[in-house]
Amino acid sequence: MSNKQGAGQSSTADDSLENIDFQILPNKDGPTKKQDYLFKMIIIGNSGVGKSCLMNRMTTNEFTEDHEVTVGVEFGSLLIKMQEKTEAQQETVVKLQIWDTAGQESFQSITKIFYRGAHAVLLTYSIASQLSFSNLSHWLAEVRQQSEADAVIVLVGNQKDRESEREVSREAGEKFAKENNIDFFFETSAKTSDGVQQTFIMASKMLYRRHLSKIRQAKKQMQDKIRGRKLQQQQDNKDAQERKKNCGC
Ligand SMILES: Nc1nc2c(ncn2[C@@H]2O[C@H](COP(=O)(O)OP(=O)(O)OP(=O)(O)O)[C@@H](O)[C@H]2O)c(=O)[nH]1
Ligand SMILES: [Mg+2]
Repeated sequence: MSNKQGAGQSSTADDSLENIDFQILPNKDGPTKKQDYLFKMIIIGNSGVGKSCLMNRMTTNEFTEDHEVTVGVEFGSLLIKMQEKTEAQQETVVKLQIWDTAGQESFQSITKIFYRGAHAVLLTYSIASQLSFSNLSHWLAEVRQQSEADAVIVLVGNQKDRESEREVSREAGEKFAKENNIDFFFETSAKTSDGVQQTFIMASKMLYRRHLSKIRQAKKQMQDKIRGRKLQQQQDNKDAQERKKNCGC
């Protein structure tokens, strides 16, 4: 993946993520939709860096030129089918529940509550705003306190189409990611779509790998439950037939 900087990742871990095939499924929410595992992802960063635009580009492929300030939190979701290339039979459907949080300072006491239990974090700044980059340490400290200890953290330098207004070099982003033990660094543009899908997919693949044993356990429990239900149903049918036979009606 050309846009990936691989901060903090060895090339082996990197290669192994390439061994996961993925497919984004149509996003029709509903109780019948097959889903093996649910992950919570939060998007954080200063107001105006493009958090909502990133989520909307990924989930609905839309972009708006207006800054519609997020109040509290907005939600989106993605269904992704994952499959290890080496295990053709084993496919897993992962649901990514995306929490797009408000960047404005006035909401921060509320938004902190939403960080709890996050499995993945998109720590976002704008490459055209040094201020949004300078605030990253503050956002990172907040999120590390509240999210899961093994959360996947991705640094996202958005608005990369604004090259002529760039205030933060790509090298500065890479350095920050390395120094802060961040899993990956991407530059993106929600406006042109550049790098957006790669960011969400790479985070999802990392989540999938990090939680593989839990995913398999959850799948097994579900299969056992379904099998148990089927056996019970067969037994009930048998009992009903028996009763009918015995009463002669
Ligand atoms: N040129 C360009 N503009 C963008 C990009 N992403 C977002 N914008 C613009 O930046 C402004 C803010 O985008 P939002 O997505 O609303 O920002 P936000 O981070 O969600 O802001 P809050 O909800 O206030 O925290 C809007 O005017 C968008 O059109 C991008 O990649 N390139
Ligand atoms: Mg927003």
